[in-house]
Parts: sequence; structure tokens; C-alpha cells
Amino acid sequence: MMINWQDALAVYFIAGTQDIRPNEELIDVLEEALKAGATCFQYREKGTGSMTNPDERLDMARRCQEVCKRYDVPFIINDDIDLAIEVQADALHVGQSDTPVAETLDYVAPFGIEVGLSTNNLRQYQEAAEIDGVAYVGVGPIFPTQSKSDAQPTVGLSLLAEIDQFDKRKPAVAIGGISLANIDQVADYEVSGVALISAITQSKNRKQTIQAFREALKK
Ligand code: TZP
Ligand code: MG
Repeated sequence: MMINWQDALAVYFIAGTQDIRPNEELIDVLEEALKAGATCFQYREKGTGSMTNPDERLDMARRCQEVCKRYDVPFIINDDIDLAIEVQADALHVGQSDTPVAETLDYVAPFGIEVGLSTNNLRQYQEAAEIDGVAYVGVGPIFPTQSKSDAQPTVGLSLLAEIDQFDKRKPAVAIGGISLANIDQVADYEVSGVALISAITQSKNRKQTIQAFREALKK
């Protein structure tokens, strides 16, 4: 798949089984989100309540990937090189404290798997922008988040403002605590989109929620 990240990042849904309400299934929430217009999906099985059994993770990854294929959206694996290669994911997303991005690229690029990188400050963003193999950059956490217990300190909208001062070398996606209550503030900056966990998993009306995000972003 040739991925146009500028478009694919618009409403970037992230989830693992740990993020799903007890009465729902990840696979159904994913299908609902894609039907409603989410533009890509990252399988992130991580943190309290996540599945630790590799076979179960592989099975879940395959099921999620099948749904993404049906909706023709990129399927991304969070921070698991082996799993990304095993399922031939479209992309692998890594953070600053995961396997170094150069090493990650050496592993996955030969398989045609693209790489996204999280950044938490201007220096990291600029470094990421210099790395040819990095397909897109995550920027955050913009606001406080309940979805990641070891999240970096909140960077606020000011980091988006700083990044806007530079020539955009990479498509950027804002992450962390983004909701319909603050999307208009985020949309003032030159981001390709927003990465969301709770705004989608906890939504009472996913269709309405996702359409409202797309409208706010004019996507
Ligand atoms: N990385 C930085 S913040 C975050 C991740 C994975 C969690 C985002 O979740 P939410 O619920 O959209 O704040
Ligand atoms: Mg990480």
C-alpha cells in the first residue's frame, strides 16, 4: 500500500483490548470507528489490562488488520518489531524510549513497513524530521491523558506553535487528551490530524464523534 500520510493521519484511532469498555469488543469498536470515518488504526496492546500472551496478540493483530484491509486504511503496530513483520503491517510506531529508530528502520524497512515516531519536544521533532525513513511524526502529549500511565509530561499547544515555525518535513499527528472539547484549538495548527484513544473508545456515539473531528479538521 502506498500511504498518503497527510490524509491517513486525519483521525488516527489507537487502541488495544485494555482500552475497550467491558461490554464491548475491540474488533467491533474498530469496525464502528472505520465505518464512521477513522482514517487509520494503530494496534497498541500495552499497559494495565493488556493481553500479554504473544499468540493472543498475534491473533488480535490479524483480526484488526483484516478489518483495516476491508476499509482500505493503514494498519499500524505499536512498538513490536516482530509482530509488525509477522503480520506485514503497513507501519510500525515507536516512541523515544523504544528500540532506537535507526535500528527499527533497519529491521522493518526491508519488509516495506513504514515507521512513525513519537516526539515530545522541539529538538526531538527536528531530529525526527531529518530522518529519511520516518514516515510521520507524533507530537504530544498535548493535554493530560488517562490512557497512558507512563506518558511524558504534557507539552501543551505551545509545542505545535513552535513546530509551525519550521518548514514541515514530515506529516505530524497531535496526540494526548484530544477531545471534541479542545479539537478547535488543535486545528489552529498545521497538523495532518489527531491520534485518539479515549475520545473514540469512550464515545457514546462514535459516528457523530468521528464526523465532528473530521469537520473540525476540515478533512
Ligand atoms: N502517547 C502519548 S499520549 C497517549 C499515547 C499513546 C495516549 C492518548 O490517549 P487519549 O485517550 O487520546 O488521551
Ligand atoms: Mg513506547
